[in-house]
Amino acid sequence: MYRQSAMFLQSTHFGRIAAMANGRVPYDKAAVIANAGLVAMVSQLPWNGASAPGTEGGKAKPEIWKDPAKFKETSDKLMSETGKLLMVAKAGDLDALKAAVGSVGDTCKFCHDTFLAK
Ligand code: ASC
Repeated sequence: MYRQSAMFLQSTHFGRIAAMANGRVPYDKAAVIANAGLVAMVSQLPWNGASAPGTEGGKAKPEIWKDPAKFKETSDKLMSETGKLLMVAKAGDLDALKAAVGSVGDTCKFCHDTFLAK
C-alpha cells in the first residue's frame, strides 16, 4: 500500500508536467517547478516499501528481492533523473523540459518493464 501510494503520487505530479511538455496543457513555469519538486521528493519514498524484506507483494516482481543491487541502481537512477528534472524546471527552458520529461519517463518505463508484473 505504501509503495503503490507513492507511485500514484509520482504519476499524478509527473503527469501534470508531462501534459505541459506535450502541449496538452499550457506551459506554466511555476506549476512545473511545484510539480517537479513534488516528484523529486516523492521519488525518494517508494523504496521504503519496496526491497526491504517483508514488503514483497502486489505487482512487484520477486526479482526486486532477488537482485537488490540491480533494483537499487534502477531506483537511484530515478532519483537522479527527477533531481535533474527539478533543475531543468527552474531554468524554465521548454525544450530542455521536454528532454528531461523524456528521460524520467524512460526511467519509469525501464523499471516497470523490469520489475513490475503485468
Ligand atoms: C507516467 C506514468 C508512468 C510513466 C510511464 C512512462 O506518466 O504514470 O508510469 O509515465 O508511463 O513510460
